[in-house]
Amino acid sequence: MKLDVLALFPDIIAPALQTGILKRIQDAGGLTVNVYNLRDWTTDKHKSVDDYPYGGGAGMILKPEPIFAATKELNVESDAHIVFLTPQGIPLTQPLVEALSLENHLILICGRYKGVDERVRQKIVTSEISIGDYVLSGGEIAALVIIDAIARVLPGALGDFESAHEDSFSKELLDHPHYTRPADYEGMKVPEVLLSGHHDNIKKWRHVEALKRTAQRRPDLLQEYDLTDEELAIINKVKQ
Ligand code: J9T
Repeated sequence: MKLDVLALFPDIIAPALQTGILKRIQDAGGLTVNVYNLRDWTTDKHKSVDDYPYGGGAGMILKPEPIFAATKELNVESDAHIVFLTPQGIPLTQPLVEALSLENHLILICGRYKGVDERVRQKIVTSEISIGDYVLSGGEIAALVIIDAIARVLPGALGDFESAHEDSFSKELLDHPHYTRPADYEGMKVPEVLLSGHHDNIKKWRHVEALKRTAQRRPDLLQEYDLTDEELAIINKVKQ
């Protein structure tokens, strides 16, 4: 996958691409990320990327010209999926991450607080995406969140590719608790079943714990989930 980012502060994003899974997947050739400064496509002597809003009001608006020029240059094949990061976008979820990970070419446009000239939305942007119901000072960190979430589901990103699909949200349940050694830490013991080596029982225990955790913390996720009578009974017990 080719991923281009248009940012006003590329330095927020670039160093994070040089570490961990993000670096590994790029080195392995599964992902090419280029981070560009939108200012490089300005033509005036002040290199202005924003301007006052028509009609008045506080805050500055990203000008259309640099974004039109940059996306024209980066999207020569006209096949890119162009994402604008904004709190007004559709919420980022794991299924959306997985859909985006199938694209050949993504261009992420990072905005500022007050937003962008509406003509960019109308003519250039394929999807507007929000990473949650809060406002950031700029879209750079949101872009980084999307890049990280995509990179880890690309083939070859995790040593064990299967594990990405066993995680929270891929099954629409939160994850079960995890333990590692020691089996007894200052009197706090690891549940016996996990030490038993009985794989069926371990699997059942994990599923019950995942259900309980989801019912306690994110009952909204269970509405999408087809529950068996047995699972319903577990959840009702949690509610009591
Ligand atoms: C300026 O961009 C944002 O504030 C932003 C972008 C994406 N998602 C958000 N929740 C906020």
